[in-house]
Amino acid sequence: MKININRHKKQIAVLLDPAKISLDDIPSVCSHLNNALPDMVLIGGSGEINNINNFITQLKTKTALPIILFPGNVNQVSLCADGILLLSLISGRNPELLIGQHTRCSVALKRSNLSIIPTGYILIDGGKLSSVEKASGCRGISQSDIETIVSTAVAGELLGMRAIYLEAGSGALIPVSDKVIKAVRQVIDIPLIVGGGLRNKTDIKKALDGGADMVVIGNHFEQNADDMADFCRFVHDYAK
Ligand code: 1GP
Repeated sequence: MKININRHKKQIAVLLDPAKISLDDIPSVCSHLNNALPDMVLIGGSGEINNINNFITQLKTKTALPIILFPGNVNQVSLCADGILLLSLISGRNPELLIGQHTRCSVALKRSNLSIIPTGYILIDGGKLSSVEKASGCRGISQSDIETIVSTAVAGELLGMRAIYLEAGSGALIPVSDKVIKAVRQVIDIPLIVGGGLRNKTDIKKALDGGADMVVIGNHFEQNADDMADFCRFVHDYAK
């Protein structure tokens, strides 16, 4: 399965954290996914995830949607998935998350059939200390420091990344602003992914208006799975 983040159509991904979902919950989660039809399902989290292979295998018995890894660390890499956002935390200076963890799965990934999407991962201050900030030891860039955010995104593009992910953090109080998204969109040509704290269609619209190609939503659907179909339809029907 060839997976792409598309620059010519707006996309939405649903993020599932296996640490928060029991295997017994998979049928109900998949019934929401199969009804809503997001463009992809991202799998990952900042905490410990046990038996990711089993989680993905079970998921794949219940949905045909593309399953893409969004790994917090190398232990969350599974060759059972269809693809991977191969994240490099380019806003931080933690060598493990820039290149270290990657060296531990690179050969296996190269030999696999997974679609590999090298992704420049940029942490943005979302108004509270996020779990990825805690786990990485890297603080998000202030939303007012547009110059640093833009220069980081451009550096990612020039290094060969195939997407940039602006991350306000899981459950962010303040999503990435449309001003930040616009500034980045104006200078990069690769797909732009935005996530963290998106809770309603107004938040989604602002991100898409700003120029996001794909929005990622996790937390909101954990409590409000019934919104999934509505939000997916909204993104797919979006016309600026
Ligand atoms: C977190 O960007 C994702 O890594 C999604 O964030 O869970 O707040 O939707 P939420």
